[in-house]
Amino acid sequence: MDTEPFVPSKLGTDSPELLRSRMAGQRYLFLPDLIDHTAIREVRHDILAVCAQAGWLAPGTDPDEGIAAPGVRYVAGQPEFGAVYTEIQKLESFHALAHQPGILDAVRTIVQDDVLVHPRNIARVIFPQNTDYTTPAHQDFIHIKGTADTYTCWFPLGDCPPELGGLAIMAGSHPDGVLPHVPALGAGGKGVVTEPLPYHWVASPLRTGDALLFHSHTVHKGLDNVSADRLRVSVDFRYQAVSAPVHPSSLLPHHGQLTWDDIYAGWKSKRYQYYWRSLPVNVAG
Ligand SMILES: O=C(O)CCC(=O)C(=O)O
Repeated sequence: MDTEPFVPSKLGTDSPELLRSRMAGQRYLFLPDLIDHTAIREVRHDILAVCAQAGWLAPGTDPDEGIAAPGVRYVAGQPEFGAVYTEIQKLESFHALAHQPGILDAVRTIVQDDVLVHPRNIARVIFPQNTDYTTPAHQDFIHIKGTADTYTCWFPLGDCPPELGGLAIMAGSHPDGVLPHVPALGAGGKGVVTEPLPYHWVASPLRTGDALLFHSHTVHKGLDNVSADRLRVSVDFRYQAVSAPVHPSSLLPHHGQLTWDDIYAGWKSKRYQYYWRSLPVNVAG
């Protein structure tokens, strides 16, 4: 079946009841222009500056364009990728972006409780023409654990036209819980076999500020970055009701190379450091 476009939703225009019933039925919300463009551009700039420093970007190009250096192609899991990812994890702007008011409003509307922003923030830098490593179809619950009612907010840091790929979602999946996952290439390293599932894929090009919010049981996958030379830079942030159980790993830095003290060492503000420690968080392993 052909991929259909995302159904757009809008906070403040669509009623909270409609947003909750959409999330319950289609298992995602597509929220155009949810997030502040200036904040996104700052994080894009900071991440691409790290990539430039590592020699990942084409010499003589504007780093903000994210043009990959000819012949340079890495994926998560390689030591060269890990060294750059460690520097990205230290960026204050990247972690602050997870606290954008638009995302918090959207999640609060869905969970009807105070929101816990997981500190375990993820950035994805996807090289062009590296399609063997496109993120396989999967459910985030297998990585997140804790309450199933955890929501991922995925958005590109910049425009994401069709040639950059992006994210596709299996609308309505999967009310019966966690599906069997098998080892697979690409981010997360595990995928579900989607052939027998009775759902259809939805996807649309995203613009700067557009975001997807989806349940931890929603099957989703990356789409191939078939651009000639552009990196796709995106983030995965996770949210839940503060009163619901959270797995301890969701309170640790992504990838386990750094401690929070390592990450916070160069930050200017304490506002988003260890913020969850002053919340009534329900840690359950
Ligand atoms: O950005 C991507 O390629 C997909 C990321 C994703 O699905 C995930 O991290 O769960």
